Amino acid sequence: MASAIPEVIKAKKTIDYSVKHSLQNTWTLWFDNPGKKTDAQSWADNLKEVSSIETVEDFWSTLNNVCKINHLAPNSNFHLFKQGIRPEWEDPANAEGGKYGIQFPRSKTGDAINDYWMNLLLAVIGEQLAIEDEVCGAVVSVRKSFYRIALWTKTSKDEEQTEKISKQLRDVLNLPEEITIDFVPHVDSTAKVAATLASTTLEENVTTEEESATTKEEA
Ligand code: MGP
Repeated sequence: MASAIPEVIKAKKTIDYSVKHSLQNTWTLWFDNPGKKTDAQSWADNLKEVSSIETVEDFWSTLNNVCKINHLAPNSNFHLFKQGIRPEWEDPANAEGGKYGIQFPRSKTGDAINDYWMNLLLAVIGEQLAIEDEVCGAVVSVRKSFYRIALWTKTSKDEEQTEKISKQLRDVLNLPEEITIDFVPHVDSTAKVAATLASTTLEENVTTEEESATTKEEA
């Protein structure tokens, strides 16, 4: 039995479990599940703060108490961000930055997504990435056919840095070769949403005009 091994008994006597080990930064865990795809305006209404993580012990206690990623409903997201940074493109710390997104097919990945997410979190809170001031946070997203983990950083214009961070992420996460890392500046995401909104509004206006023309004809 493990507890009968003298070294284990000695370790048990010498570890003071009441001492907490501070992290370099304090982090906030957020969760959202809009239930369905939301638009950019109402998106933030679904964000909920889950816990604040100041120590290694807080981290493990949080991770052990939240739902496993492979058990979450589609459209759910967990976000772990430095305290004071909201997990939104609009936050001043993120506005000029971008995300390194890594997508995993759900069918092939299964519960391995929990380890990918945990390893990303450990790299982030343990400040293992040699760009620690750059890091804003990490996100895991559950979608119908894939999981995505992402690292959010403060800047997006330095190509050399983007390559360096991608390489570090690949190493830290021990990614299979076929899994790619895509960097998207947040301005591109915002522009994509704005373009979609503009074309939807245009379509709605055309439909309304057509409807009112039909009504007039009928009258
Ligand atoms: P998503 O979760 O980043 O991507 O954004 P998903 O679900 O994989 O789908 P994609 O096809 O849009 O890439 C989903 C939607 O949530 C976006 O289209 C926005 O409407 C909204 N959204 C997401 N984020 C991270 C933000 C944000 O930071 N700010 C705002 N305003 N809306 C956001």
